[in-house]
Amino acid sequence: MSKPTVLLIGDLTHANTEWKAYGSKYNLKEFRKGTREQFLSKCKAGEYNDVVALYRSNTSTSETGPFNEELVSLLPSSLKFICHNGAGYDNIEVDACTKRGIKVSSTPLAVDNATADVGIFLLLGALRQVWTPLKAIKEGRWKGNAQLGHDPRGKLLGILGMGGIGRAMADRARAFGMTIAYHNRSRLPAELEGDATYLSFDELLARSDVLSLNLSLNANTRHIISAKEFAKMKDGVVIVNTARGALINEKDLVAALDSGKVSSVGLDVFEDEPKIEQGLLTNDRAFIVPHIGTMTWETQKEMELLVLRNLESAVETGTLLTPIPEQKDKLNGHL
Ligand SMILES: *[C@@H]1O[C@H](CO)[C@@H](O)[C@H](O)[C@H]1NC(C)=O
Ligand SMILES: *[C@@H]1O[C@H](CO)[C@@H](O)[C@H](O)[C@H]1NC(C)=O
Ligand SMILES: *[C@@H]1O[C@H](CO)[C@@H](O)[C@H](O)[C@H]1NC(C)=O
Ligand SMILES: CC(=O)N[C@H]1CO[C@H](CO)[C@@H](O)[C@@H]1O
Repeated sequence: MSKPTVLLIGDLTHANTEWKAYGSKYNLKEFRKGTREQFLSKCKAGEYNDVVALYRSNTSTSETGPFNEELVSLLPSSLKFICHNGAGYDNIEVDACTKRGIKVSSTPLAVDNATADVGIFLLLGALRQVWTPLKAIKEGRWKGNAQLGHDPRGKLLGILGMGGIGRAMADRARAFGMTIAYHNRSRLPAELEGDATYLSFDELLARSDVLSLNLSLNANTRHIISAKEFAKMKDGVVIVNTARGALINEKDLVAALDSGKVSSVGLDVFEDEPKIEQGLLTNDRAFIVPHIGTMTWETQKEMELLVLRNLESAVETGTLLTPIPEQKDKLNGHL
């Protein structure tokens, strides 16, 4: 029997050895570098006609462009699985894949810990208003105009969107003596909820000392935090965002910071990256970093390995380990 064929699109950084080792049981094809035109013409020429599953690297969009309807329609009919590297997959047109019976996986779990680590870093930095002394010492002004910060202990951390990252954030915050409350569209089962209190959206806004955003961005959650929501919060609330910038109306955030309604913010994400509201750049109570949530060796390697494990599971058992949620029900048992 001939070996199943798998295809790599884009580059690997950390898991090349593991990929090559698959050569003992699969035929390996690669499209590491090239243009969309080249990729599509290889598809049309039938070069990939035996491919069962493909690895789509996190940089492959710059090679092939998005996996939109045009590209998906040209993928070989043998292809049943797209294993994508990244927690977000807005570069893949899921409906087009579903229509063709192609299952898609992403890498949600692998990013949880690193993102929550940055969340806590931002939470502490915002509570301590650490930007002022950080800047001062580098400019040779020692503490500069540093003010007293606040302890996390005894404060209520409100988590909006209690998925894997939200729960990893809660685990860490407990170690700092924080009390945890959350809002999620559906309440979590007891074993995942732990000692966290489930609150309505408005209650969470009203009671949080620190509000951390961890929900995915879509039409319903865009600007879920705007002037109206800031008005419902405690005076002096701290805002932390490691999810997506456009969850918050950034202009309203600047206004709330300026008025003192929000005492400080810790942000990894921005509404219009890499552009940032001037009011955040100039405000010393804004502790900001440029979307570095998953930028660690361990996490990037774990992401690549998780994609490879999805690929292996797809070829060998016909199922993905971390399928995207939109397809979980629709395609279960499809093959
Ligand atoms: C995240 O951290 C938890 C607790 O330390 C650990 O059990 C889990 O394996 C980690 N997840 C990943 C994907 O590294
Ligand atoms: C949180 O709610 C979302 C829907 O908004 C749901 O998809 C998700 O499963 C919930 N999280 C948990 C862990 O139950
Ligand atoms: C893709 O992953 C590599 C290493 O795994 C990392 O160096 C690079 O920054 C990532 N690129 C993007 C666009 O996420
Ligand atoms: C970007 C992000 O943080 N996403 C996660 C936040 O939590 C929700 C659940 O409420 C997950 O579905 C997201 O993946």
